[in-house]
Amino acid sequence: MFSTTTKPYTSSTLISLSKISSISKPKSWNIQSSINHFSLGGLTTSSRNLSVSCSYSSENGSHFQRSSIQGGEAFFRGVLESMQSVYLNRNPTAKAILDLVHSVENNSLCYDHLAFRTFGVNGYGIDSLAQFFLDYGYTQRDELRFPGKKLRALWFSPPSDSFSDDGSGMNGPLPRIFISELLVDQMSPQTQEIIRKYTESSGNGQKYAALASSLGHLTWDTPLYSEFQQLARESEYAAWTLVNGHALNHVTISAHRLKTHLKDIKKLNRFLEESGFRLNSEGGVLKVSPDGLLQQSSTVADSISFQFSDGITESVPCSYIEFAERLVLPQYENLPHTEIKEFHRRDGFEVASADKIFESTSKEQVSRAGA
Ligand code: OOG
Ligand code: NI
Repeated sequence: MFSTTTKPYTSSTLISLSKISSISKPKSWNIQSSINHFSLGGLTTSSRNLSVSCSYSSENGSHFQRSSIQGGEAFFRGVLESMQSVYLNRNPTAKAILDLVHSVENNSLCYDHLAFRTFGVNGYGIDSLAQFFLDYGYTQRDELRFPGKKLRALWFSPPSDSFSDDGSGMNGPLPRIFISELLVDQMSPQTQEIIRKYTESSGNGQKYAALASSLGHLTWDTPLYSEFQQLARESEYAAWTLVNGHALNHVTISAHRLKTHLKDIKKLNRFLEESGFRLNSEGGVLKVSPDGLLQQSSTVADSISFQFSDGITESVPCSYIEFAERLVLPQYENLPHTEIKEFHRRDGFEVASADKIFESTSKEQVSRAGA
């Protein structure tokens, strides 16, 4: 029942939607009220930044987390907040689950990662979004390849010197970033033509991927329904990206950093299913890495009514929410529980699991959700 919305949106209504949402603070979403002044008031932002920037922790010994955010952190988090507002406004299932987990967890949860999709052509690929994260101190990590889906992905780890390590959501420990791209050159000529038409006619839109994501606006023109269908026949990822652009594809709740019994992802999954939410069943609900240390699950995507440029209004898949539990690495198994930090746990991503998580927006999973 939480899985569909019927309100049509067009590219022009999206902007006003996201403007309104950042001004009228949603009542049920506790973190937002404390963060909204990031996007509304420069003065509040800078005083907050000054007072907290001296309290960051230096205890994180992770080999890879050496980079620095060096100022601008309040702005950076404000952008993440705006991306999240767009996501919560469009995806009632994600919002309902975040509200539910928040209420059980006494209004505190952390994000493991955020994920985005891109077209790997004309400068629109991974780099178009990655630059924003690199500029704010993130470090590029591993590449993942998905030859069957004609995709590749990179993930990025956050800087170690950010404030609010004990905050919640976008105000908590900074999340990893997972960005994928469609290998457009490997698509059929018809599909390539459509993707090139929209990316080429967008001016320098590829330079503003992060801005587009935080506004919830496409950088290219609204496509025709027949073009969406052509892409959907060949790559559900391509069709998704044509209508969702740089919008947040999902946020991932860090299960092991929850405080209640829900920190066990199997219990979290059961709790969500018993609360009426449907989880992506592709290859089994729980996706486990070969070493057993990374366990992931996700919902199936919400659908949203999209008005195509030829006047046709059709339901298209939107975003979903994911859950990840990272187990303690064998060499740290004997550490007292209270001393275990994030860097003592399994890091990174897993190709075989990711391959199935991509299916959270597939027609097969999405139509199952409404069944
Ligand atoms: C990304 C799917 C992969 C993960 O955590 O492995 C993923 C997507 O659907 O764009 O999120
Ligand atoms: Ni993910």
